[in-house]
Amino acid sequence: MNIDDCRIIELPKFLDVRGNLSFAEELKHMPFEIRRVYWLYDVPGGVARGGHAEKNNEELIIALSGAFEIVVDDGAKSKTFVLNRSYYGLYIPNGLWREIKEFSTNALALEFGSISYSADDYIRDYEEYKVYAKREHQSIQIEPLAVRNHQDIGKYSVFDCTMVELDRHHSDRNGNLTVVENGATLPFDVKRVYYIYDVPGGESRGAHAHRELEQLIVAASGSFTVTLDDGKSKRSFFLNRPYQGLYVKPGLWRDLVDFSSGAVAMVLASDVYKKEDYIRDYKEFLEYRK
Ligand code: T46
Repeated sequence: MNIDDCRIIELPKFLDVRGNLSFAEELKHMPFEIRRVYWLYDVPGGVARGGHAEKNNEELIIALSGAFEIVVDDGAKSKTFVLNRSYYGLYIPNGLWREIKEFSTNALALEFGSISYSADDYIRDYEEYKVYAKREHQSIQIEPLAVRNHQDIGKYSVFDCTMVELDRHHSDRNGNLTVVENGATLPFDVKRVYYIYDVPGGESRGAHAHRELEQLIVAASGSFTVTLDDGKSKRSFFLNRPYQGLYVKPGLWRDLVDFSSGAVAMVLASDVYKKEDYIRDYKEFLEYRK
């Protein structure tokens, strides 16, 4: 717990005619393994979120769209950070008090957590926090992630892919929060999150398959259509809700089209970026599917 370890981390940004893509991988763009990914949206103007400390949870927070302010406090001093670009993240070590405020219209905050949700990890009373902050404390040992193996990856069809309804924690007072927790929500553990934004009208993304990667694709903001192709059948899914995701099995061709303005396609992925996992040639894909 050291407020001076709070820092802005610059994330990769790939800009081309089809828009921008950025990503954050565990242990590379954040100094911890991902246990939880959650996002805040529909936050009414003028309200704040947070207002607590998390004793053991480390976080990386990104403004996927819009802007907001984060005030971090160690009981003695505080620091304020403004996030307004999706290629910057704020790393917050465990044990610090934090408040997120000044949400702009359409603000979307993406957060990564280093431990599973536990109500016991929170201190919600500032006076209690000040007492806690005075004491010396040590980080807990984070249990290792469950190891998954990919040996059973077969050739999936588009009918193995489904829309998943995610938790939506709604509050009339301060908006919505959706969370994905490793080992609990999806059939894979999230190791990387990437997001596509600023897509010019009429442009499309994708046009490739992954050999092993599993994904959950979410319209974190706006809408777009994903078409999946297994070489025999195609299926299209319209995505327009931040609390629903399309679970995509490995080995399928995908195209993302019809992006609305302001759309953010957020993808939770089962592995770090591996160039060799891509099949970008459709003929080669059809051969691979035989
Ligand atoms: C997918 C669709 C939905 C990285 O260096 N790291 C990453 O994690 C990713 C995702 C991309 N990149 C680089 C590779 C390229 O130089 O970013 C550049 C643009 O990537 P790509 O042309 O693959 O972007 P899309 O939108 O066609 O595809 C992406 C994902 O790559 C893919 O996994 O399923 O979004």
